[in-house]
Amino acid sequence: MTVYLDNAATTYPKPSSVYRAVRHAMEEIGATPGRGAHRRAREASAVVSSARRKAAALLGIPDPDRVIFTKNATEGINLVVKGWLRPMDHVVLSSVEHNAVVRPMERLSREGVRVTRVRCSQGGRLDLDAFRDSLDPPPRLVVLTHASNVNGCLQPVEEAAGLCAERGIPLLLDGAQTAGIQPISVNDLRLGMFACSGHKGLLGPPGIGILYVRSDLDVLPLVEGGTGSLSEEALQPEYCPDRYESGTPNLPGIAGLAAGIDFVMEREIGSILKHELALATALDERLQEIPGVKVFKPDVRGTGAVSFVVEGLNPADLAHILDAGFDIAVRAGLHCAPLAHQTLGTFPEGTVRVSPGYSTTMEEIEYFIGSVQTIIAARR
Ligand code: ALA
Repeated sequence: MTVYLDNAATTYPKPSSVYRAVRHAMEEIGATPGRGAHRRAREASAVVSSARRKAAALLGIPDPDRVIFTKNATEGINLVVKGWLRPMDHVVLSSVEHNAVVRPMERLSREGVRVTRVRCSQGGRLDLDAFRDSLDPPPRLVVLTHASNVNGCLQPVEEAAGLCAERGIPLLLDGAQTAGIQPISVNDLRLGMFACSGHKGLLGPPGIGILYVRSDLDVLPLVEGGTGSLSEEALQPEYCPDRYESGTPNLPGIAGLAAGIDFVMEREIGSILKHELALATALDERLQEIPGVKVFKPDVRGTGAVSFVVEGLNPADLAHILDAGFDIAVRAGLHCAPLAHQTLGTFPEGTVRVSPGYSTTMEEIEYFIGSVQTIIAARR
């Protein structure tokens, strides 16, 4: 049985209720939501409406109609930055952002958008003084990851969001690594936008994500087309979520996501976070006791993602040995976040990333540590 320690990429296994919900949507409902009046179409619409209410409740989104279903966090981020920024605008981001932010920004910068990357410490935490300075004069947008996908470093999001809100600057928070794990209230943080995937901490299937855009922000849609509403009009409806949701929705994905959110909400608040942090702390401590291992600890740990390297052993080779020899799944390399690795000082080789999830046990962590010790001992 694989010891799966790649939950920062996608959580596995999902709760059995998630598999059942996906199957139910495919086999028992089968119709398209919002596109017909027959019983199955109405059932499909009810699943989608209920999923919006659950997502809004979990994430502190004031109005369920502002919950926009996307393909993933990357699509949500692309929608916002391309629908909001114009040439000559100024945007501020941190030096640990994922390529989901860095790549669209790089393209926009070639079209005249000015991009400021605010430095983070070597542990990955935003320098708040430098951040405050970057907000004067106010940029048109700030984009900040809630926690690094490389080493789990949590950003000072309350402080950063407060500084943005005081100045009327919309903040797009990237919650890909934290939704379902860290407490998040879009409303309390006064966020302009929020994007996350459904297949990580929210325990849903891949191919579904959530985006929130505050009602006063006129963000253009990325895709236009059929919405099942105002079909007689040539232009896309202006209201949410139809403005941003064109084409047949991913009903199995939305149904599975709703079941994942139920699973998270049925647990005591903070219990998944506490479990993952306990496992990550054990990993941090046990790994750094092994001679030849260097752990890239975060300044403030926000998720279970732990990054390390072994002296003289390429991260990709170590991940391969763990997979082939010990049936342990981890991710090696740059984790689609070269900027974060530059900040941590691990570019270009990257690291081995171990990321326990809600169902990982301490025995699995012990097995992983023992396997790393065995691999290192065999090389002496
Ligand atoms: N962004 C995902 C990861 O960190 C895929 O692995």
